[in-house]
Amino acid sequence: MTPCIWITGLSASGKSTFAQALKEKLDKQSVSSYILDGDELRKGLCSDLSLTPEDRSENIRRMAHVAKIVSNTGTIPICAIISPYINDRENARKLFEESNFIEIYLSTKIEVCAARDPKGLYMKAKQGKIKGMTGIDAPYEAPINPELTFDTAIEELDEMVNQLLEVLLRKKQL
Ligand code: GGZ
Repeated sequence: MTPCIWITGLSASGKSTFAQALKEKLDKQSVSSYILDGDELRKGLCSDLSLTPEDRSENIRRMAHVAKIVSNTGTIPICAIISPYINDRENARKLFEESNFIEIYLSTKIEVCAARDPKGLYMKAKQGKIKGMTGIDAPYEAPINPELTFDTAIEELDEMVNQLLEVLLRKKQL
């Protein structure tokens, strides 16, 4: 079983970019990894789910179980998912051995995420065109004790990835 990399943070906090950069580095070291992106899962496996708290929990539960399957094959799952609730993330952690679940909190401020707004979701939320936007009118519970925290507005992508690789090396998981 490989470690599970779990990247949590607001929409546009940089989860997918971080996941991609991490995968590229692991590829270069011939370490097998696979990106599980919340937004992508919602197009297939989770297409029946909405963004209510209950459906988000179910979305996260499914992501965690797929990650466990991927991990059992010897490939590192890299999960990029808002996962706004502490309880859901703790349930995901329970599927893995304690040292095998690496939670990375992207603490990028909502003002920065809203300025990036690649899908125009923050603008729509501000205009009242969509409801339940995480960080606006739906909660985001920040991790209390994540393995790593990065503000993607301040820190260099390469440096963040290197810090994670160091954690994996320290845990003898690379
Ligand atoms: C949050 C939303 C919303 C609302 C649509 N709130 O950043 P994205 O665009 O590319 O990915 C988000 C996706 C939902 O992400 P997750 O499956 O990771 O969420 S959760 O863990 O909460 O289940 C975002 C987009 O859909 N999106 N409406 N209201 N994100």
